Amino acid sequence: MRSGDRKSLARAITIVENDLEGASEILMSLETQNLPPVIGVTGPPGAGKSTLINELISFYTKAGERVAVIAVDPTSPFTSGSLLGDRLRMPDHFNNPLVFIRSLATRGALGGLSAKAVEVTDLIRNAGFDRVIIETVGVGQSEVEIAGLADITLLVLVPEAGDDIQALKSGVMEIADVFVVNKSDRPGADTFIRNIGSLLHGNAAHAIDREVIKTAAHYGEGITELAAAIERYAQHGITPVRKAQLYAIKAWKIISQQRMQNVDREMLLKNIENELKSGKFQLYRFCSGYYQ
Ligand SMILES: Nc1nc2c(ncn2[C@@H]2O[C@H](COP(=O)(O)OP(=O)(O)OP(=O)(O)O)[C@@H](O)[C@H]2O)c(=O)[nH]1
Ligand SMILES: [Mg+2]
Repeated sequence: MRSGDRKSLARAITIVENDLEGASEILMSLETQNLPPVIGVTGPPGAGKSTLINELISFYTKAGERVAVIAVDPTSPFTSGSLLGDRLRMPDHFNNPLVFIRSLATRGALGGLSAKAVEVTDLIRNAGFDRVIIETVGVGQSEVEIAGLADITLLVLVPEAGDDIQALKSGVMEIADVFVVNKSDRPGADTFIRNIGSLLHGNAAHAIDREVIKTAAHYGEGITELAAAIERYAQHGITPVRKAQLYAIKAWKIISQQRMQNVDREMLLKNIENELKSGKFQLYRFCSGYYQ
């Protein structure tokens, strides 16, 4: 897998996603050094995220770089590894040997990241790629979720989002490391960019000034500038403090997941119903059975 063998990577993903024997050994043996940063691309439906990624893939592969793309598909909860989903999303690059595209199933209709998103992303980072990009649609919580998964989060917006940038949920603005104003061929782009800029001053959570990049992905415009901004953030934005924060978010997810193993709401309901019937249910004694 480390030497770039795709079949090995696919097998490792299957093992880890399904928690098969060996999953934990694979994860424990992953490298910690010299891994490519994960570039997260999020934003509202239709903002042009896939089009932008397509252009970034072209940009990177022209330089001979190997690129992995993880597409989180909220429209279908069962697209894990789906070829159809893969084909539809990045048609230009499906047959390029430098490019690896993988869909991740989501937890449900809201587009939350799949339970094993952190682990699968880490496997892909260990598989010899120069760039790792993950796309997720910004519905509800998922922008915030991608923030923990990506080392660099690009928030893709379009001028139509209105001059009323205040309308954007504040949490969404905060997770952006680089702003991308796409569809800048449409009217209002420059005003929109200025409005974002005026909101960005003095945000202590970010080590460097956050940039706003103007693109028209459909016309291949602004891609070089975007790639340069990504590079600058990778160099100066991922400080030791930031790194620790990102790892803390991931650790929280992994530990919570382990602790909640074999606990689900339906099973809880069933067990509670049974205990209620037999007349011995007591909330705290019941819960204590699940603590260890
Ligand atoms: N006018 C214009 N249209 C664009 C631009 N970039 C993308 N589009 C179009 O916008 C539409 C949506 O683009 P996608 O790349 O699929 O957007 P997305 O954000 O990936 O969409 P979802 O994954 O469904 O959330 C497509 O029809 C694109 O051709 C642009 O710069 N200008
Ligand atoms: Mg898309």
